[in-house]
Amino acid sequence: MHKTCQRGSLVRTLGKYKVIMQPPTDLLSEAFSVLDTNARWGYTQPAPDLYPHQWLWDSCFIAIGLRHRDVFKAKQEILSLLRGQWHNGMLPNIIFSDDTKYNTDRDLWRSWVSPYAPDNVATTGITQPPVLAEAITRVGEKMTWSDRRPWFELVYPSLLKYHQWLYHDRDPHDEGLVLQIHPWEIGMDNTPPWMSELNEHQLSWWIRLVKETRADNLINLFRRDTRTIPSKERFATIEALAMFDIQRRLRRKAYDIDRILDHSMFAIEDVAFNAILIRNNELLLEIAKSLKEDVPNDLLESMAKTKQSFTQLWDPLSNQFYSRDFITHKLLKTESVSTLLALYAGCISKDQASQLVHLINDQHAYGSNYPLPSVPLNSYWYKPTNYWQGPAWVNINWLIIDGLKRYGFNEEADKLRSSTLTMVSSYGCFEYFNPETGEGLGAPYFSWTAALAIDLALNA
Ligand code: 2M8
Repeated sequence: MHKTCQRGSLVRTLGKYKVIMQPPTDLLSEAFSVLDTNARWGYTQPAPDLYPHQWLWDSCFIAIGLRHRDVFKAKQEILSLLRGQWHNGMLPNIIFSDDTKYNTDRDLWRSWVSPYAPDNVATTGITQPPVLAEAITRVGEKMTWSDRRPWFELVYPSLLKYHQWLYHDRDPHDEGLVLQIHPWEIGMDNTPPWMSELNEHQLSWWIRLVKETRADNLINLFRRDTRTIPSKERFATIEALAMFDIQRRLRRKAYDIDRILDHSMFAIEDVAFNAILIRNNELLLEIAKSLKEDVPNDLLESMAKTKQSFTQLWDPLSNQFYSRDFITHKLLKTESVSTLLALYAGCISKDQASQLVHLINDQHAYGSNYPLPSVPLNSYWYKPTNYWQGPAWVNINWLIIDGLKRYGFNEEADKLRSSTLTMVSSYGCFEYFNPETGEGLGAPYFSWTAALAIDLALNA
């Protein structure tokens, strides 16, 4: 395993890592070596130490990078994800490593309390943005039809079951928009719209007490993540406690969505999650078509409804999309980069797409030196080094580049592609980047940064 991350002329200490920052000589060989180093039996860890398990959307992005060198490994990465599929079709956001040193992580979630959990595999009880169809398709692009067909045949039943679960469990009122029950489900853990909802309505009495007595400073000393990553780059302890509290409540209901919603627990129809679902529905349909498979009618109807209902997330006053509360349908008007993911969905009007491009170019919004900040620069929440509250992320850029291209905004797509590659080549495969200086932040040797940089470099 790497002990130092060689970048620039600065030396940065991240826990036990000493990070020497020097420009890389060769982005591709560096990025592939990150993926090699993080490879475990059948899957790739998102980052050594900090993220030792297999994560859902991480592995999808990793497969997209791996396909450029080794299609077999890219397929393995996806197949390894499918071993975690629940009997009801859910794909969990984390499949826990078998290593006994992670017993606490497995015990915290206790997926086995649900009758739907897979046998002999410990997972969480929640999901993550559905980019699976994208990964399956991109890996398939590297094969001839005679290899692609058996690949699609192998994975299509699980993909179909997953999308059916998304509608069956997560669209209980048949509205077209699917709901999420934990910030981890949207992959942008401490993103402002979710955190502001948590702060306003969902903090338990004991978390409020911790907040008021400032006991979070003490609890911070016991955090595993801040031993290796500076705490100003991670989520706040109060946010971590709030996430833990939601998880505990979900576990008490055995991750059963009816029981969870009966108690009117926290539920949001997230704009980024639904945008990603819309695009991946299209890709699922393309896979089905190539296999001459009939997609069940009720699923087709739900998919069509998602595209229609997505328009309800548009706010004509601010010309952007927002997530909404599942119960009240109130738009959660706290700004974040999620609005731009509507470009990836591909179902918005050309005019709405132009409004979003306007935000991308606006120097006070998302037009930073090293875009795209995860929160606009003029937001009250914006902090350039704090996790999902300011830094630029390569996976988000990748999705938005893809959307920009499909809307014909090629110049903007090229610009974003080249600034993303500049950040990675200047600082290395960090987890996220300061959108003002381009400096790498969070975990070094981060797998999806490596994988998607490979894809952006090779797939112009
Ligand atoms: C982060 O999330 C995990 C929990 O799932 C964490 O904070 O520990 C997020 O950035 C998420 O999007 C990502 O999949 C995961 C692993 O890279 O880390």
